Amino acid sequence: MTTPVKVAVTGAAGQIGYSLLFRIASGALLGPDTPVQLRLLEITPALKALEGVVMELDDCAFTTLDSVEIGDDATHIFDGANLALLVGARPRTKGMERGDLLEANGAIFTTQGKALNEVAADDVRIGVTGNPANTNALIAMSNAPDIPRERFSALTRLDHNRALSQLAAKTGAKVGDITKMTIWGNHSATQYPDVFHAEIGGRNAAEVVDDQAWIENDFIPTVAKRGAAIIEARGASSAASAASATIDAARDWLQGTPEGDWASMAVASDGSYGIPEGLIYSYPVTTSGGDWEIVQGLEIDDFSRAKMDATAAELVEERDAVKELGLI
Ligand code: NAX
Repeated sequence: MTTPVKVAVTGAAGQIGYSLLFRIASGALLGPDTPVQLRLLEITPALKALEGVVMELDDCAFTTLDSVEIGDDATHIFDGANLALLVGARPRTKGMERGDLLEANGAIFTTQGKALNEVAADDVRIGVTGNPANTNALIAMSNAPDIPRERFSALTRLDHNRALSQLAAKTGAKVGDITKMTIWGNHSATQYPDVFHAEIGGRNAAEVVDDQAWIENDFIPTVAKRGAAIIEARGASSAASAASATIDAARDWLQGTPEGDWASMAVASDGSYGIPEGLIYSYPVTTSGGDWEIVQGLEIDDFSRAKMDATAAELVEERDAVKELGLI
C-alpha cells in the first residue's frame, strides 16, 4: 500500500455525494493499492444526514478506505487535501434571479477558495462539479492566489460522456471505439459538443455519421439539454452519472489520458483557439503526471467557430457579473 491520499468532497450529503463517496472509497478513483482519507464538508443542518452516509461507508468495509472526517468548517476539512471535489452548491430556487444565484454561490466559492489557499496540500488539484461549475471554479481560483491556476478545473466530463453515448447509439459503434470527443465552453446549454475532431475506430466521426442535420438538430441539442431531460424523466437531476463523470475526470487528471485520446476539461484559458484568456473554458486536453495541456492545432471551421464563440460569450457575461459583485 502507498501513502494515503486525502480527498475532500463538498456537498457530501447530497445526491451526487451519495454515489460519489462510495466509488471513491471503493478504489474506483485511485486504484486498489492507494488508501483514501475522505474529508467531507457539509453545511451544519446536513451533518446529521452525512453521519448516516458515513455509517453506510463503514458498513461497506472498503479495504481502501483509510479514514473519514466530516465537518462544516472548510479550513478544517480542506487541511492537507490532495484532491478537492467541490460538488456542493446552492441550487436555483423558485423566484431566484440569476444574480441572486451567482451571489449565493459566490459566497460558497470565495470562502472555499480562501480555505484551500490556506490549508490544502502543495500538490492539491481542485475539480468543481457544483453549478454554475465554470464560474464557480473561476471564483474559487480567483480567491486562491497561492495555488497555481492550472490546479483548478470545472466538470464537463458528464457532457463528454453523454456525447460519446449519443454518438455510439447513432453509429452502432461501441463507446470504447470512440476517441477525441470534445466539449467546448461552458457546462450549460451553450456548450458545443464537437464530433468533427472525434474518431470512431480511427475514422473521422463526422464522416462516419455523414448527416449534418443530425449533428446540428439532434446530437448537439440532445447532449446540451440532457440534464433537463433527466430531470423531466427522473424528477431529480443527474446524480449517479455526474458522480461517475467526476471520478472519470479526476482519475484522468491524476493518472493521465490514454495514448491517442484526450478528455474534455474546463480549465483556465491561455487564449488558445481565440478564447479570452482567464475564462474557465472547456477544451480538449491531454493529461500526464497530474498536469493538463490543451490540444493544439485543431482546424476549426466556421460552424464550430460560431458555436465556440457563443459559449465563450456566455462565460464572459458570467465573469463580468461576478466581477461586478466583487467576487473575483
Ligand atoms: P444536492 O442539492 O442533492 O446536494 C448538494 C449538497 O451541497 C447539499 O447536501 C447541500 O447541503 C450541500 N452544500 C450546500 N452549500 C454547501 C457548502 N457551502 N459547503 C458544503 N456543502 C454545501 O445536489 P446534487 O444533485 O448533489 O448536485 C450538486 C451540484 O452539482 C449542483 O450544483 C448541481 O447543479 C451540480 N451538477 C453539476 C453537473 C456537472 O456536470 N457539472 C451535473 C450534475 C449536477 O446538476
